[in-house]
Amino acid sequence: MEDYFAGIEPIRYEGPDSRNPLSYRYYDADRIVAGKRMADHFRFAVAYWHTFRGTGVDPFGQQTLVRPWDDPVDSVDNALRRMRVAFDFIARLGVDYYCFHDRDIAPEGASLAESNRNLDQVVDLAEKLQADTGIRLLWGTANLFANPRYMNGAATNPDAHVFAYAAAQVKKAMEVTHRLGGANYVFWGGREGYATLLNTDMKREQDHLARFLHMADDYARAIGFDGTLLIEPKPKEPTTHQYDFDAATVLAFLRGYGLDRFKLNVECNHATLAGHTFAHELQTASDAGLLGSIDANTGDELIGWDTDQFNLDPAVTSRVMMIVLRQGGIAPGGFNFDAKLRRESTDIRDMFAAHVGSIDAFARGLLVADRIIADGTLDQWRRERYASYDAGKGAEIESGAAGFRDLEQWVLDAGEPRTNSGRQEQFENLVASFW
Ligand code: XUL
Ligand code: CO
Repeated sequence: MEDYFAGIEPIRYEGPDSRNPLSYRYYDADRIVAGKRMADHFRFAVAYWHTFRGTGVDPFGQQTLVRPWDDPVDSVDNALRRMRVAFDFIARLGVDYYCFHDRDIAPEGASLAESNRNLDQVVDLAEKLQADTGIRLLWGTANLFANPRYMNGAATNPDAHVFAYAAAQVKKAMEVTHRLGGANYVFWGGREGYATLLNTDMKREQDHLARFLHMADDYARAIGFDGTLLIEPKPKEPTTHQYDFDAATVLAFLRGYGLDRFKLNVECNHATLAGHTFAHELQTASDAGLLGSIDANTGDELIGWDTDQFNLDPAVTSRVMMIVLRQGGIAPGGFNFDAKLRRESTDIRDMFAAHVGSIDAFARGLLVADRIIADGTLDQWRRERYASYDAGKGAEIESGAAGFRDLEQWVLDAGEPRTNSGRQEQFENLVASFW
């Protein structure tokens, strides 16, 4: 195979003082932090769709990212060549995982049968490359949004024939994910939503979506796939109202329809599109015991689209890692870089630089989070705010022993509560002192 990455050495840890832009300054895969290898805290994955299928197309302009291993025809041969290049890239980056949609890795054929045959050929190669390199599949998924047949949705399409097509496609995508030893399977609700209620029976569409997910759960069990099934919330884009709006909406949906096996894959840019912080969405999922995996990226505060940028902000990454450490880790999920190069970043070197920068930002976040938790002051301050529930009437409220009459009597006896500062600036300063 031609060496498309000639001149780019495998990326190594060189420490915070390194001036080599293609080195890790914080990410040291084997370093033990909080009792675990750094690599095992993150289980970083490269997103096939952005890094190997992203072309830089936007609503105003054509392809800018032209790769020497791609030819203009979307052929199986090209898909096989691209897969070899992808494994070479991931290996040089020193990352352990990748993620894909079925249609990222193999071209869609003229029929479902042909699409499945194409997929099988590429999966044969992926299986071999995984064995050769030790690189593993974090998750697979099906693209149920790009083909025009899905323009009115997949599982929520008003046409049962389209629902069936989506089911057949997910069936195959689950089979190949299982065959490749995928640790998880993701459902992002591509076009599961609506633009106007005038033509939409929302209740019926949501019932159909739940039926679809129950079928997927049944099929996963039938083939012995015991990886986690993950729903990825997103509030809008492409539809105006996506049904999986945010973590809280998805949790209510899962509970309402008895979908007990599903967890959440939380993405930063989707959180911010929903008007939440990344930390809010992660904490919501984690508090429910359902934070399964993370799509690591960020948006642009000034634009308001899903710009899928590489996250470089240690203030954000340290918050993320505090939540992940507190819940005891993210495995069998991981951190998938659902992030793309800017369309002006046309060099192959940019592919490496983008991942290196964000991997380092998360590694730095882990080190900061570990220090904050080990120090204990933040936890102590927060616990102190709730100390009134640790004993007396507060404890009776929590245990269910107190009712409105008891509480009225307490207030009649004790009068006004005293003023308690929230001390937000002190909390913020404390966290900043660990950066
Ligand atoms: C879209 C998005 C998807 C999912 C996988 O916004 O995040 O790439 O992660 O379908
Ligand atoms: Co995503």
